[in-house]
Amino acid sequence: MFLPNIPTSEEVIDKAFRRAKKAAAKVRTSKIHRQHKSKRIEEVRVQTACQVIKDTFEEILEKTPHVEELPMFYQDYIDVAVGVDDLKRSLGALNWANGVIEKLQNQYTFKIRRSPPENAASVRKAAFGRISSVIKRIDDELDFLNYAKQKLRNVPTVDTEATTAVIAGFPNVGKSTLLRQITNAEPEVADYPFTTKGIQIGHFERRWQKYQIIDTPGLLDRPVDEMNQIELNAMVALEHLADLILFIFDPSQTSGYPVENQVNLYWEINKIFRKTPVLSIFNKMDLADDEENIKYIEEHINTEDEPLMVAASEGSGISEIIKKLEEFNRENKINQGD
Ligand SMILES: Nc1nc2c(ncn2[C@@H]2O[C@H](COP(=O)(O)OP(=O)(O)OP(=O)(O)O)[C@@H](O)[C@H]2O)c(=O)[nH]1
Ligand SMILES: [Mg+2]
Repeated sequence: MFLPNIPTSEEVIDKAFRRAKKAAAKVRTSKIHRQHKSKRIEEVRVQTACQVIKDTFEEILEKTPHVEELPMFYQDYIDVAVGVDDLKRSLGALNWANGVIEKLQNQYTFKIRRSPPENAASVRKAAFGRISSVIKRIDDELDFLNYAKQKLRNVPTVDTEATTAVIAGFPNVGKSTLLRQITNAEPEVADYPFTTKGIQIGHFERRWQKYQIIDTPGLLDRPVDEMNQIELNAMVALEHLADLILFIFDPSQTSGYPVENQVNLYWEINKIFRKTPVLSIFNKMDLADDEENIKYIEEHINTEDEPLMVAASEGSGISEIIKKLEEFNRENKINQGD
């Protein structure tokens, strides 16, 4: 999605020299004095080779979006996936090569024009040698851009305008079921760097407002001290996207996690998404018959956080969640740029 096709350095050189040869074969020399014929041919070869290279790199540079103009989520995503600095450096190298090729083109065109006809071919050969070595010098950068292209191939298409809720909670507490119920559809599945399962995105609309619910299997479902730096970075990208966190508790504990651990994860998520409000949802209320567990959670979460009671698989309590999202949207999203 993000990057155009990236040739290898050999492919660039081969294409440039092949096209140059073809162009030279087409040079009409009938009207030119025989003496000038060889010079004209070599000049065309140098010019064509340089032009092909410049066009190739210019197209890549034009078709590659400017990272700093993208929404923050994508900037972070690219940074986590491939590194923004490395990407910029590689694109800078193409720019550099274009400048050098431009200079060589002028320099050697001039040299061929001034050389005796019998030397024109050897001047052109020297030019081709210099051109090759410039392209070979950016071999690593082209490889890197190709790697980046592959890595960014399946970037999730998120709606950076929609009110976005990101779902968190231990495995098996009902996150996917809830996502499907709220959005009334099967979510889209997209890559997310360094989570094996990708992310799931669901959308719905209410009163001309767009909402987006995101589930991140394998990321917001386990203690933070088990995470590596990359996973922590992956969460930073989510932070820019999330207007609200839906933290799913399972007071029935049928998912296998004691309420104490669930409360710990709740606070870890609160800490990571410092500026993002967290809304607690008690799921599987159809199974939760232990009042003690419910009380324990209520007493240990943020006092401003009024939990919603739902049973996702039954579809009960879903409309209350949607109401809360609308309420949140009214209070926070109006006149807000991002
Ligand atoms: N009884 C009952 N079962 C539920 C409820 N919500 C979800 N389940 C069941 O709980 C199981 C896990 O639900 P999922 O939606 O897959 O949970 P998850 O949090 O997405 O799980 P992971 O993707 O593994 O993290 C499934 O068998 C659901 O049918 C509920 O409200 N009540
Ligand atoms: Mg799931």
